This record gives sequence, C-alpha cells and structure tokens, in this order.
Amino acid sequence: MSNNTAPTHMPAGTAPATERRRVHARLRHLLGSLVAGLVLVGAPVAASASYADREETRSFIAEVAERHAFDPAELERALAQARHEPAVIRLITPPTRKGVRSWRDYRARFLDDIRIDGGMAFWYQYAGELERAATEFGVPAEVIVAIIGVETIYGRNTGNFETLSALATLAFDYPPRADLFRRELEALFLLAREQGRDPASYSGSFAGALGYPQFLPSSVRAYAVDFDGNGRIDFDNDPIDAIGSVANYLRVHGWQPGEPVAERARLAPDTDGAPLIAAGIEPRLDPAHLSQRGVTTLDGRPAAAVATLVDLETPGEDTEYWLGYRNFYVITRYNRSSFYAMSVFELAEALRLRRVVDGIRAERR
Ligand SMILES: [Ca+2]
Repeated sequence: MSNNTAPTHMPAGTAPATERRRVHARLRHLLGSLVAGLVLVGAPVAASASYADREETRSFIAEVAERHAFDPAELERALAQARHEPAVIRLITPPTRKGVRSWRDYRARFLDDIRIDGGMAFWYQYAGELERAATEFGVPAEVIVAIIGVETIYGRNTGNFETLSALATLAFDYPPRADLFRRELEALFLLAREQGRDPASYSGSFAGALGYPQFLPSSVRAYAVDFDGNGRIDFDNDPIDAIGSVANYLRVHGWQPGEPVAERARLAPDTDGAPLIAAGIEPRLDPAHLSQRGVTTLDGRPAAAVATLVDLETPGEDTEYWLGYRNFYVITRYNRSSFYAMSVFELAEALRLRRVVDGIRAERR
C-alpha cells in the first residue's frame, strides 16, 4: 500500500494456508481475549475489551442502523466481539522518520521466482477462467494474474487479522483514517448481511482487505462478481471469483482493451522532468507536448498516447522514467502507488513472455 492515499487493499505478509489461518486467527482471538482480561485494570480506553461500550461506537451503531435498517442490538452484539488490535495501529502508522524509497528494493519484493513460477502455475491451472475473464472484461490474463500475485502470492498470503477487529480498531482508534475505516466497517456489516455470514467470520489484512484479491468490504460489494456461478462470492477459497472480480474492477475503472500500459521514457539532456511529474498520476500530457519538453520513448518516438511521466527512484542510481498510459493509471486505482502499478506491469510482462516461450517450446516438441 502507498502511504499517501486510501488503499483499496494491500499486499499481505507471509501466511499459511486458509484453514491453518482460520485456526490461528481463532487461537489468537482466544489469547487476545485472555490477555485483554488480564490487563484490563488500568488499561487505556483504547484497549477496552469491547467496542460496543464506547461513546463514539454507540453513535456509529445508531447511524448505521438508521441508514440500513439494522437492528441496533445486532450491531452491538457484533461489535462486542471486536477487540482492539495494537498490531493494526502499528502497521498502519507511517514511520516517523520518512524512509528512503527505493524502486530497486520494492521491485525485488514482487519480481521474484516465487511470484513468477507461482504465476505460471496459477495461469495454467485457471487458463480457461482467465481467458473467459479477458474476453468478458477486456483485461489481459497476465494482468489479472499479476495483481493476484502481487497482492497475495496467488492466495497464499491473504492475512491473519480478524477483519471485524481490524476495522473496528482503525475506525475508532486511528483518527487519521477514521472516516475511511468507519465506511469500511459499515460495508462489512452490509456485506455480512448480504452473504448471510457473521461479521466476525471474516479474516484478512490488517487494513481489512479480504481474500485472494485483497478487496476492502466496500470494493467487494461494488465490484466483486460470482465468476464461477455458484451463487455466492467467496474470496477466501475461490480464486475464480477473484479472477472475475479483479478484471471487473479494472474494467469499471476504465481499462482500455488492447491499449498499452506503460513504456520506458527517455529524457533529453537538461530536461526538467519535475513539472511534468508534478502534473500527477492521471495521464494528461499529450505526446507532442512531451516531445517538446524533451520526453520521448527510448527510441525517440513521441509517446503512444496521452501519458503521465513516472519517476522510479533508487538512491544512488539513475532514476527510471516511464510513460504511464491510461491503463497504468487504472492499475493505480487498485493501489495508489506508481511503484505498485509498475510492479504489476512488470510481473505481467514477465509472465506473458514466459508463456510465449512455453508456447514455442511446446510447438517444437
Ligand atoms: Ca462464486
């Protein structure tokens, strides 16, 4: 996740398989309750055992119940199960000393053998569904695979946090993002009602992102599709629903079928890239204007379309410049960071090339 903007979801850390994850989450819940009970005396308000008793929680419950015709007692019962998660606050809080951003380090986390080999395995396993998604939504299979790979290593790392507790913690004990996370907590209650599930039964990232594609609850409600047609959306166990949902998310956010994502840019000597970069992540610079300012493709052609100038910095090395087109911008709607979108694009390209090579080898046999 980038720190500068609201995440839709974020790549999770290392985690075991789904079932083990659930057991772990349950154990942690029990342990957490025990610990909370032991330290309750003298604990700060934020660490109170139940969110249902808090003043601002009561007004939240009243509002949400009113807006969506919930029984307030039902929301109270749900929130009584949520507990403060100090780790969530620790993970969401930006470091006090601004770290040095390094494209090389960031890239190395996602362009590795685990994600490339895993991506090929995932692609072969779900080739039919990926092709169907590409046809239906216009988003190439490799881009869908790459997003699921960057997010969760193809479902291996979907996160160990109980979503209800994580979102309650962020909604009520993290003022900088309280609005966003109260909306997500509200969306979780709606999602649980729609899916006939207990709101406490969801688990995922520390920031409330769910399943293979790491959608926040509001994104699940808005963009998820039942792509295997079994009548329900299941992000924990169903990569096929994730495939369709990622493709639908990108399509709704403006994916242009057949159009380029990004290409390397060349800056003529003495070009001042700063004002072009400052124009923002949304592509607004037309090719002629860019050429005039000294920005072209590597072989000196003008940009292929209206673009944004992307700078990928690594301390002590030359900055990489890229032309980001509309589809690059669409990937940043998934996670608002140039580093993120470029990692997805590069992983997608690596997978696509590997697939081409596999195809040639198969023909020769
Ligand atoms: Ca389904």
